[in-house]
This record gives sequence, C-alpha cells and structure tokens, in this order.
Amino acid sequence: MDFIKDGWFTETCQLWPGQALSLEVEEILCNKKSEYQEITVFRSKTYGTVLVLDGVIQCTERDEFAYQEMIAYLPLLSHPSPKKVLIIGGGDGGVLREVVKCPMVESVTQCEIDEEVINVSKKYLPEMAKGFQSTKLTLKIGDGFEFMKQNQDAFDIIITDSTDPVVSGPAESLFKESYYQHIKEALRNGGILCSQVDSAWLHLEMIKEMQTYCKTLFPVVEYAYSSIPSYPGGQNGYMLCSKNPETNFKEPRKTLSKEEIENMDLKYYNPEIHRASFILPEFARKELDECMTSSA
Ligand code: SPD
Repeated sequence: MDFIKDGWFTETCQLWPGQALSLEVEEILCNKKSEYQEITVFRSKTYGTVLVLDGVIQCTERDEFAYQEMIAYLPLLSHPSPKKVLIIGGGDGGVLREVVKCPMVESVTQCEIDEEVINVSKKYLPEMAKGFQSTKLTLKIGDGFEFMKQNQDAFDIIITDSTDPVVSGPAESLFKESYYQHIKEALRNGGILCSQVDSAWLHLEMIKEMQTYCKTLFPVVEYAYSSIPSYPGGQNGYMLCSKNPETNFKEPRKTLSKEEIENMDLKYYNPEIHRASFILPEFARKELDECMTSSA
C-alpha cells in the first residue's frame, strides 16, 4: 500500500502522468486484495470516508453525489419511460441508490464483477450502499462485458459505472467499441446509455475516439461533464447515446420541480445543471464537434 505514506494518501496513475491528488488520512479502515483489485477504505480529514480501488479514488463521502446523481439522472430524465435499468459495475451502490429513487424505474439489474467491493461498501459506506436493499434490484456477480452479450432488447437504460481504463485492469474491455455494440443490442427501442469516460482535460483523445465509434452505432451521441473535486482534474465526463433519433439530451425530457428535488434528496442534479453539463469549454467543444462532423 505505497499510496499511503506519512499520513497522506496520494493518487498517481498511468492515465494521468505527472500529477497527483493527496488527501490527509485519519485512519485506515480496510485494506485487502480481492480476486480483481486492491480495495482500500480510509477516513480522511476533510472528505469523509474514501473508497479506493488499485490506488484510485472511487468515491468520497463529501462529493460522491456529484458523480452518482449525474450518471444516473442525465440518462433517466432524457428517456420518456425508463422502466428497466441495467447498471454495469457500481459496486459501491451509489448509482443504484439514485436509480431506485426514480419513480419511473420499475426494475434494476446490476452486474458487478467484484463482490468484495459490495461487501466493503456495505460495511464502511452504508449510506451509499443502501440501494442494495431495494426490492427493485436483481444483483448479478460477474463480468459486465460477458453479461452484456447475453442480453438482447432488454433494457431502457444502461449505465456503466466502471473504474478507469487502466491497461489490463478490470474495466479495460468496457471502453472498447465491441462493448458498445453489445450495449446497442441489449437496449430496447429508444434505449439510452450513459458511461463514465473521465475528464476532457485528461482524456480528450480517448473521448474523441469513443464518440467517433459511438456515432457509427447510435443516431444521437453527446458528451457531458460534472465537477467533482476528488477525481483527476476535478471533473468527470459522461458519454450519452440514444437509439431514438428524437432524443435531445441537452433538454431534460422530464423537468424535476424544486419539491421533487428536495423529496429525492438531490444535492447536485437540477434541470439547470443538466442543460449546463453539455456546454463545453472551447478546446473540448472544437475537438468533439469536429469528430462528430467528420463521422456523421
Ligand atoms: N477516476 C475515477 C473514476 C471512477 C468512476 N467510478 C466511480 C464509482 C462510483 N460509483
């Protein structure tokens, strides 16, 4: 566990060379190796409890809602009737917690490769993991890529809440074109996908490549982002694709009222931030618009 030293956790990774985020550690709560990865949980001085997989922050109690709400509600509120949802990954349970709050959702299937992440999250991050108690849930433990292949015409929404595409890591296959081909088949008519694809500051080339092949598979493809201080570059990106050519991701299909936002206990998502999340800084807009024009 060389990423915790002298009371500080430091996140370095081959995917963001030359930079690192550090958090002050108050207590290490858990450190174990599962079949797939090293799982660490620590209590930090200012970000609450932190879940780390293979040395990379997955969620902190202080800012997790920014990611979990956006990856859930951008697709859910862009679909007229999101009844059946599939979550790939998401072992901490935060995305599931948000998806089951949505009254239009009737059933959720979640496929997580590493059962240990679920167990650790239930123990150390119970507020995040409370979605696992939902009666809407069918939980599968297994490889998301393989699971996707077995489903045809089955889901309205597919959310991929994975770790980053580290070479030979558990999520590498979830960033490939073949995975998106399987998602397309697993979605019903009019179905929508949303996947975590990291920040445009750090991964613009990868996002361009993904957007280019997604555009060959889906009539509507967009990139959105949210701020999240504990992720590299302080942001996370989301790839959204729809099988319905009429989908306009930039305008929520269902606009939540202030009362609904309060009742659902939302802390980041609102209709204004939904619209704003598609407005890109010029360096990213230019590159991503160009790749959309040349692949259309
Ligand atoms: N760079 C970290 C990206 C992590 C994305 N998955 C987070 C899991 C939270 N449910």
